[in-house]
Amino acid sequence: MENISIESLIVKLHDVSGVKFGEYKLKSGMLTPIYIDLRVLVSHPALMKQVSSVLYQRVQDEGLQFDTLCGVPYTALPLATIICSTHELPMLIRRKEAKDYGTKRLVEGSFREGDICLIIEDTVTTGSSILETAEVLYKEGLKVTDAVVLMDREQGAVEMLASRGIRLHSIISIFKLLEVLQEAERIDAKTAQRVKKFILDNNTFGHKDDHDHGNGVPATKKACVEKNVELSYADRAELPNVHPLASKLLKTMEEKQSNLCLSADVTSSEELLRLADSLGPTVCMLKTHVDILKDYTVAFTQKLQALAEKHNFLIFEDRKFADIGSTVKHQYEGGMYQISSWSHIVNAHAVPGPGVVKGLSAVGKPLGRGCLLIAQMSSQGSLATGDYTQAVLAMAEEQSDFVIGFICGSKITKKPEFIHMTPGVQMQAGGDGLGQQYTTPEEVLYNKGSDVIVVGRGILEAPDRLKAAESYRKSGWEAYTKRLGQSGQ
Ligand code: S5P
Repeated sequence: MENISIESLIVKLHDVSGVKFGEYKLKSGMLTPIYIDLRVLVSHPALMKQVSSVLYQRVQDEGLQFDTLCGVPYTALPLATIICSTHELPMLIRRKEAKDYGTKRLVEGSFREGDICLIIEDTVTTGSSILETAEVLYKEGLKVTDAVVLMDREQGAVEMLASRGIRLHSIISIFKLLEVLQEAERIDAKTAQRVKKFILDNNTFGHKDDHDHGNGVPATKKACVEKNVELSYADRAELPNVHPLASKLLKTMEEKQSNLCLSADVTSSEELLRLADSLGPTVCMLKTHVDILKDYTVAFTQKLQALAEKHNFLIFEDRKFADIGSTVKHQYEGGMYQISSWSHIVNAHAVPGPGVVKGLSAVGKPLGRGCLLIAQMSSQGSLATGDYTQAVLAMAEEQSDFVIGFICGSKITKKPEFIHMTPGVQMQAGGDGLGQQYTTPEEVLYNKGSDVIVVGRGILEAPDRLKAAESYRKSGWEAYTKRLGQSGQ
């Protein structure tokens, strides 16, 4: 089979006006700067074949198990037909029109009670059209566990469907689409930015009672966005798309009632181990800068790992990788520190481009490790702002099988699978004279919507470190529970 690149597919979809930019009115009356309508595909048979082929490729890559397949009417119906005809798979047709006489069935084709039906869709916004089809299938006794979609507008579909037990696998994210079209000079940076802002402002995730899917545009959407109901750490830990390490962290946070990461910036390994043992019970994570230790030994990392087990916290080596993929692979795996062998989490700058994550992932993914991308920095004059932060977000979404979240000052995505970690935290706002800027736990967790506070000197320079750590833990937890309470949990 011809190998189709997603990039060339995106450009072709733009060529045939499947994706348009301007000002369009949605059924809800809301204006959107991007319009995606893949109904035109039927007039472009070669492209239609390619789309069907990438959809099926994804089905295979994910190893999805199903007995039959159904396209959401109408646009995905011919796509499902091509897939089923090419690969000789049984298909079902869901009728969209209301039955006009008694014998007409809502689902055509043969199946048995309990059969699993895979849903195919062309574009999702909130996920309601997939859910609507799934509900018709459920009524006939079918099961739906997965759906594959070509284009995800990233306005809450993954999360909404996950909350209803359906895993959504999307091929083209809207951020990828914008990146490719900008690269191909089909749109300018301003347009890309306008669309990104629209998408981020209109993510509908979080509303558990959004049952209106009559026309694909939930009537409650606006109210839900305003309400901005959000999930607890425990709920997020259970999401089907969450990375196992992020899930472990979220569970630990809930169990220990701690969203505190200690930045253990001390220079003696013995002192670090003492800190890990005494403060371990209050933290969900311990962050190291292994290269500031004056007496590093392999035995130190073994003891640290034992303490992480004992007190149930994750180890995060704050190495801030920032080189080409091939180099960071060696830096992560080898050298004297062999970071990948003992640190659950590392972080990286996005400056080199996606290769840095690919390099790290080649080493860390098989070990079950995870990576945080630095999307913003706490230091004065940081260049990681605006478009850069958005590009980091897109990079994370592209490699979410290894990137579990961000170092950032505030919540940068509503996707609940990603962890937001914020350094530059002290009880009193201020700075350190070397550019560090401090914000309070309350501000970071309640107002800025971050998940984890990273505290170093606020604890390390306190007269009683344990007492200080406990008070950061407590104030972090209170700010988080206040935020949840506010959002109606
Ligand atoms: O933007 C950042 C990113 C990081 S990881 N700002 C930061 O301060 N950090 C790290 O967090 C920094 O390297 C240090 O280890 C810790 C903050 O320490 P504190 O003593 O200022 O709380």
